Amino acid sequence: MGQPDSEETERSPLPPGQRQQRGWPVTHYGPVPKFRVERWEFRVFGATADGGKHCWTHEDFSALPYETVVGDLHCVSKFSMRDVEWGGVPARTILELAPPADEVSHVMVWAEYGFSSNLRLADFTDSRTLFATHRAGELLTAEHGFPVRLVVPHLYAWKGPKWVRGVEYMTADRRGFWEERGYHNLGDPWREQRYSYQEQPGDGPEL
Ligand SMILES: Nc1nc2c(c(=O)[nH]1)N[C@H]1C(S)=C(S)[C@@H](COP(=O)(O)O)O[C@H]1N2
Ligand SMILES: [Mo]
Repeated sequence: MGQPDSEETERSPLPPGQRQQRGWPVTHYGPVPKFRVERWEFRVFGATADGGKHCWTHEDFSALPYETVVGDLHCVSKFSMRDVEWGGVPARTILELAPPADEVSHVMVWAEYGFSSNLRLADFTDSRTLFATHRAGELLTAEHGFPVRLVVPHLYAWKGPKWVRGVEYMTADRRGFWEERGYHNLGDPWREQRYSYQEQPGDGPEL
């Protein structure tokens, strides 16, 4: 009878089909956008409680309350990184500062070049959903999403756009970029919701 051998045995399990990755690969579709501070704003629009838009300049956004969240990153291509420490603005803070109308059920998170991802309001309001500006105390690099990326640790990583520019409050679900292109509308890695052909009735809008 030996000792429990690796540190692996002491760590929480990974979702099915995932394997641990060393280092931090860069994964995204398209080019890395150039950040221009004078053109950048973070915009909340759609079905807001007051019917108006809410905008933050980069300076204003950077001054919002900062919190840290530790979570795993699970790419649908099967690599995972464990225990990543992110820092930034909780999605809940945005919801408090720019409240949604009562009928809002989903959000679309918009990024540079029209990239988007849809989330149920319940996933967006999760206490670990964060608009990350930092990783392990350091500002994000351009290829990892500077100045802001969304992190939703309990869903596959495509649900977290890099280079986020805003949030649209929606009163019905609509598919985002990857959700229209064959990926699952909900994306729960623990249920291995990878592809849209796995969707059950009610998981998402008709394709
Ligand atoms: N804007 C944008 N964000 C994106 C993507 C993308 O194609 N465009 N890909 C997602 C996917 S599939 C993954 S796995 C993570 C990867 O983040 P990383 O490159 O920082 O590891 O970013 C996500 N965010
Ligand atoms: Mo991914």
